[in-house]
Amino acid sequence: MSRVVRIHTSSGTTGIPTVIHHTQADLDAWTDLVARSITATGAGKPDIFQNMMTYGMFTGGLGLHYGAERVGMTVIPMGGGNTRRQIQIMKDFGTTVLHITPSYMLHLHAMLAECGVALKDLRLSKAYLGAEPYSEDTRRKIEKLWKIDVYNSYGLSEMNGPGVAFECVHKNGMHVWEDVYGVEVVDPLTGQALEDGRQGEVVFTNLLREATPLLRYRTRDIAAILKGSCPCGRTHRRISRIAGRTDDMLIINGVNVYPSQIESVIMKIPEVGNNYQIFLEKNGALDSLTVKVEISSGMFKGDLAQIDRLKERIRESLRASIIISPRVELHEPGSLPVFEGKAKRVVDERVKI
Ligand code: DLL
Repeated sequence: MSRVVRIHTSSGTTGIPTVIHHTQADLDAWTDLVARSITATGAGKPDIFQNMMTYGMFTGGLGLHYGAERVGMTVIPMGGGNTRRQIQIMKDFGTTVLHITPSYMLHLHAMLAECGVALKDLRLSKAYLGAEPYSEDTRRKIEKLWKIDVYNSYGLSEMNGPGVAFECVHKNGMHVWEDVYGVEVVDPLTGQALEDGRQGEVVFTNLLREATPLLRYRTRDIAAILKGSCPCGRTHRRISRIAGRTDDMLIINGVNVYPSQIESVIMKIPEVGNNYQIFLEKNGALDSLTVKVEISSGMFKGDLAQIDRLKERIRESLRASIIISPRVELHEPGSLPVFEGKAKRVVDERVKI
């Protein structure tokens, strides 16, 4: 521990945070790879970089921050949220490169007009989008709306964070920095390695880490190693866009949430009955989460104020656990769908990739 200079956590695969320790050498190596990723997109010293990813335990903020500084970009460490201020800053400082989640990038566009800002007032030319899945269609839509180049950025806290795989100017898959991250794609059921071009679970080994070394770490992310070479001349193989996950982790506006976390929160509340449902849909560009909960029989006395208080209590307990604030709906006992086999608790009506 005396050589550990920083700690990050991820939400882990079970909903319990995974702690990642970094020595100074670990941080330096990570920073180099992020700097390399940025350089691959053609950005550099003249760029003004607005980092809209959350700073803190989440690796998206600090990871890109140090990499961008190493390249010599001018960094604006905004962090997430406060959309109006973000837009004002983009305009005032002439931001040329953004780092942001795809869903927030769409939301940001919807807010431009409300802020009285037009594209011609901005100098934006690139955005690095990642931390959550998005489709090729979403990339194209964002590029068209903003008239910019969008680069896909992939990483996970267990492998430092962002800067594991990144697109170059050709935007045809993400180069995995294989001199540091050994990559394999395996059959998620048997663990057998699959040949290039076949989709499976991505497995990484970080070859440089001093603290928290992980060998053949199974990401649960589904992608393929792409065949053929890239016109940019880099020999690091590329992986496809992430097609999904082998587990049931939900990514809601970039925040990783497990259905089991929601269940454990609501089941601690005595007024909550046995059944519940997690409902996800798109609200404009953003994801919206509704948790439908049956109240336990005998609890409902027809008192509306009591119902409102209960809703608020459930919402607040969920927010404290999963960071995002869901809409809560209370239902009569026995009114939510019941399944004889495995329960289908999650209804995800967001566009599938
Ligand atoms: O999301 C690191 C990161 C930050 C990547 C900023 C890119 C930009 P975690 O919070 O540990 O780390 O979540 C990792 O997010 O296993 C994927 O399931 C998902 N993910 C990350 N990038 C992408 C992407 C960061 N470009 C988990 N496309 C990963 C699809 C992504 N999914």
